[in-house]
Amino acid sequence: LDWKSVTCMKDGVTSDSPGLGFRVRPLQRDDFNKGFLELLSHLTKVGDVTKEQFQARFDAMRACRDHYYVTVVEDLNKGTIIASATLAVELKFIRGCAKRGRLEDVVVSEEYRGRQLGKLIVSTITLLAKKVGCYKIGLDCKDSMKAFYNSFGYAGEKGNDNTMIIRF
Ligand code: 16G
Repeated sequence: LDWKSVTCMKDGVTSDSPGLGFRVRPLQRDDFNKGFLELLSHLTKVGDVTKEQFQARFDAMRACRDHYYVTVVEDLNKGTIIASATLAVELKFIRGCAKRGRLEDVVVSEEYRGRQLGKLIVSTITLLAKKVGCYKIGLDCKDSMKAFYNSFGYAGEKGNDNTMIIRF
């Protein structure tokens, strides 16, 4: 993986060379046709979301400028979305009107697991949170994923280690 090629863009992060034939980029409006919701069904229940509903939600997120960085990995050979994670940015009054990041909806397609794509996308979102000025980023995860997130520096506070954070 070429970490140096991951750069912050106006509306997210992008990388042309996360690996041969893969690209990291912000979610696009036509990713409905590239299997984005099918991918999310590898994480949890998605339900029957129509193209119109997807696009309306996409537009609503985009209208909240600088709050939703839905990031995807595309398999350029197949034209499909094979991994995704979202940085959600919450506005605060505390800590001098700080921003707090949340790492959400991390998923790698079952057939692409074991290729470090989870590592790529979690590292990318974590770096992005720092870059956009979040004072910390947090996540919730299942017991089976704790060790994975620990490896990036995410750690539990106050004894609840299914909720983890990194402070910058
Ligand atoms: C996990 C996800 C969370 C997602 C939830 C969906 C990460 C770090 N955590 O907790 O973002 O929203 O699963 O499961 O990706 P649910 O549908 O049962 O809430």
